[in-house]
Amino acid sequence: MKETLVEKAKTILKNNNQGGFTIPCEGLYPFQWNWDSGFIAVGLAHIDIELAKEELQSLLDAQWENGFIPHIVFHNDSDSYFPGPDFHLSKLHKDASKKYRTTGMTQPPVLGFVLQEMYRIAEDKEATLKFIDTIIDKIYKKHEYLYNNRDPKNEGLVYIWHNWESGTDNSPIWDEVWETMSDIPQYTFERKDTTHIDASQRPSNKEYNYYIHLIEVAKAGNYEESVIAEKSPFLIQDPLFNAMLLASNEALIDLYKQLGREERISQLEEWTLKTKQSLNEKLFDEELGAYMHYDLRNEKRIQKITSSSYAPLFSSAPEEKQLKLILESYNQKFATSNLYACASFDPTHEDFNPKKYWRGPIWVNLNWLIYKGLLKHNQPELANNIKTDTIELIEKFGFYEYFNPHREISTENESNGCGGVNFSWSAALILDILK
Ligand code: 9WN
Repeated sequence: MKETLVEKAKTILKNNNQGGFTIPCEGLYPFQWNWDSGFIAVGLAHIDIELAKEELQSLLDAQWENGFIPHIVFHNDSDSYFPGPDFHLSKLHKDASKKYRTTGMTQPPVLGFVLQEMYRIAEDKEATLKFIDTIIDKIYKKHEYLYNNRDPKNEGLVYIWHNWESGTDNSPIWDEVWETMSDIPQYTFERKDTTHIDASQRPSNKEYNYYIHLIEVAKAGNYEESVIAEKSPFLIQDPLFNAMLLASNEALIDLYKQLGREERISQLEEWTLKTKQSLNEKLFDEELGAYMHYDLRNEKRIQKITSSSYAPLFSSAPEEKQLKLILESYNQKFATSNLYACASFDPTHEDFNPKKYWRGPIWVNLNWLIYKGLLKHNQPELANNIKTDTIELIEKFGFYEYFNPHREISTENESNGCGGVNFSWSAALILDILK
């Protein structure tokens, strides 16, 4: 049984490999995506560490001169995705990659801890450490970019200016932000995602209009961070994004120590301390027992629980006090007997939708982060539940992009699998979970 899953996962990764990098899903996502490549590299490290190295190298090859690492790299042409390179126009920014067209936004900074995972998995530790030595500074530079440009109040919390930067595109969290953007133009565009996937499982056209508008605002300022900070109606401190930054800081400290390179450690420690403190003091909500999103533009916390609210478990952020409350809310709302773990949005909330993308379905990357996080914080039983649920979902329904969390779904013969199939990070992370 385990054998077949492993073989299937390997085949998916092989088929999605484009020579040097891996696409998330054929047709639906035909380019290289930032955090996808990070998760994919973890899986590839179990199969062939050289492929994992290539995956990261090809992403970093498109790093901008200022340290920025974009969310999509358009290595290749394809007309099966919207919006493509001609819409994003990364060349508007003076520091953009001259070699590849990219987007002008980024995604959760997972690469630091991905390096650490690769080192953990690698058989030849010495060779892997040598490889790490060649790219670790590039990842440090990205962290430096984020702290220097996206933390206007010097809180140790960086903002995102687009929902696509969160990785959780149509989360109900953003609904409140869209309500503040009532007077924006109506754009004309042709979506491609709904030609691949049932529209009921994807964001609405109205939501896409907001997504497009935010990019137009950024393009009007040539993707200059200071202009975006001033003009964008969407400026959010996201707990997932900041938790990934924190976990990656911690991983970089550990790796720099192993490399015997001291010069960047004190800066990383300073950032780490500040981010950890602000996550707990500013983003943690004691009543809800979870980390919240903070709307910097409108100065308010968004009081809703998503799977991103539990992502700080993956880092050292939660202290005893937070952990206790997190476990209470998680057990009460997300880990109930009628649901597979872990829904992407609060199943007890009226906005919960079990089949619609980031408004309820389970995602394997978030499950992996929470699974590892629960282990880190000494919760083996809960961790094991999320592990067995993830395996069962993939085994029963296939390597989908996301899954309906209901154990018993109403219509017979209906699959829990939703969105794209043969999805790369579902394959990559199951390889790690099964080890
Ligand atoms: C926009 C590639 C990406 C993931 C995101 C996921 C989805 C893209 C889209 O696919 O977003 O980046 O067009 O819907 O939400 O997390 O990285 O798999």
